[in-house]
Amino acid sequence: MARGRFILLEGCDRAGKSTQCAKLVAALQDKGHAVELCKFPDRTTTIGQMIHAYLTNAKELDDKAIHLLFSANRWEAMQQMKRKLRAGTHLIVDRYAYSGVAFSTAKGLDLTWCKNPDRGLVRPDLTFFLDLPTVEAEKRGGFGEERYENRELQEKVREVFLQLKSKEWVMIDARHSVPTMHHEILKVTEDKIREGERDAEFAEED
Ligand code: NYM
Ligand code: MG
Repeated sequence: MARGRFILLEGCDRAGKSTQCAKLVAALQDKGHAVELCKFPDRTTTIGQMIHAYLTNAKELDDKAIHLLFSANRWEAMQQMKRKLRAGTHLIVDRYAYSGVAFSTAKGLDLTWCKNPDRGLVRPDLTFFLDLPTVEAEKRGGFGEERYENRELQEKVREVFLQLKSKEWVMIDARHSVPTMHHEILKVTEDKIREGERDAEFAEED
């Protein structure tokens, strides 16, 4: 059986990641795939609750301490994510280590220092970047409710994301409509899943 694919959606706040993740999970399920959604930060764990308190301004934390908590929140999910991938379940992931590095570096922390705690995490097989100009993000509902949701920081975050971008990233123009983006994301994801299934068949023939 083919290992599940790890599909990541990244981007600034209000780019539409959560909407697209939900639509992608539903579409793949409809087509009979085993698929699950993962979201970072995962606010349901003990570490996640600390992160939530920080993001909602209920708690102050040192910039490095919160950076490490975001990373720990990924590490605590690792065994389960690996188990699911091995069992052939595809994971659709809403934010991951790129968000960790982009936000903390934008706040002024050193880029290399920020990357270090995430070294060794399972790697995505496919990364989409939903790119939205900050002025557009600001117009969308809810912007400004949580920490980090202000123009200056978001602009810096977007710059760091674009600095982190590799040629494998699939760039999605997040000014496009929800169905247009979904169509593109689904198509590229299905190609990636098919590629994984083909690789597994060849491996069995060896
Ligand atoms: N965020 C998210 C970080 O600063 N570091 C991280 O490692 C992750 C995963 O948390 N503004 C920031 C980005 C968001 C905020 O995310 C909450 P969301 O997707 O709005 O729940
Ligand atoms: Mg948010």
